[in-house]
Amino acid sequence: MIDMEDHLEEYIGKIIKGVGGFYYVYVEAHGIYECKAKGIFRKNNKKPLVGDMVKLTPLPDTDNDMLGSIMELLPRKSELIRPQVANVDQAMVVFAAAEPEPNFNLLDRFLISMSIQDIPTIICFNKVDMVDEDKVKEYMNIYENSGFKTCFISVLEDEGVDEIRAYLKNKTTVLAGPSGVGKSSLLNLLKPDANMETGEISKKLKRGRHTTRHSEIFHIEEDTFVLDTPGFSSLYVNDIDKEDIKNYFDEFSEYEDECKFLGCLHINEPVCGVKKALEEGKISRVRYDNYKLLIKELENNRKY
Ligand SMILES: Nc1nc2c(ncn2[C@@H]2O[C@H](COP(=O)(O)OP(=O)(O)OP(=O)(O)O)[C@@H](O)[C@H]2O)c(=O)[nH]1
Ligand SMILES: [Mg+2]
Ligand SMILES: [Zn+2]
Repeated sequence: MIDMEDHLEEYIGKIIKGVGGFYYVYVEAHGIYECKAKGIFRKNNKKPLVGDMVKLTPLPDTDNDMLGSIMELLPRKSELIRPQVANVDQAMVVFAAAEPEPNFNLLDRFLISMSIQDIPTIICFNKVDMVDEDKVKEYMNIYENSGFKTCFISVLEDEGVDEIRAYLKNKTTVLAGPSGVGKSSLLNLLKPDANMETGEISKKLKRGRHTTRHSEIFHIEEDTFVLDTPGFSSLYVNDIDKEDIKNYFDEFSEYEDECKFLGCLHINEPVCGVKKALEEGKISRVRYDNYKLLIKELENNRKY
């Protein structure tokens, strides 16, 4: 018996963008197919994400031979919730040194969330052209001992971007961060023909206007991909016990030996190495306050 289905060609490609129910799938030898995801949703309750590798079959059509249907999602190497993308090797979280002012609480939440998901993260402060050197030093000090790589750049003045290129090389990296910090501007600098739309921040509120609405993946050079994503303004960390949060603050660890109590939360306990280091200025107040806030938040959640 000959089954027609067996004769359909099948290609493997990467979802580079998803808009309005259509997925754009790049197949190396053929180009970009516009696809619907046929039944995948219902079959295993899995929504295709940007970055997913998929099997597709081209659909015969009289005037467009680049239409296809996604038949299967291939296994994911990684999957992020926010931004919702698949198969990235690392994240570069972008904040602005000013306009919008950095929200360190949001940044620390993002860092924890990425660590929980085992995604290495680089911190990037853009728009250093808008602040003086002291400000840059102040921001550097906050993350100095956090265990994260940090870089300070200006897309506007093409400053520090070579360092970024080195970090991105041979990897798939998702750019993430609040609206208006310059993620799409950075992408356009890395890949001039990307033509991502950028948007001025609101003069009154000094906030971004959510210019980018969809995640999209770009090929920068051989084996190097970068994903531009929509900005976000909040992030809730709740899939963690409050006792474990301290493990995501690397700079605490060298002082924990001096804590009197096993499992010290470094908040109200007497004889606490972390609190002592804080008083001596060895641990950043900004980081510690964010830590405390997260603990409080998780404690309040418990009540419900
Ligand atoms: N002064 C200065 N402005 C910059 C720099 N980089 C980007 N901008 C400006 O910041 C504004 C926002 O840039 P976008 O690239 O649209 O920001 P985004 O992070 O993609 O924002 P969303 O897409 O809304 O998430 C634009 O007006 C850019 O021109 C920089 O290095 N310095
Ligand atoms: Mg953008
Ligand atoms: Zn302690």
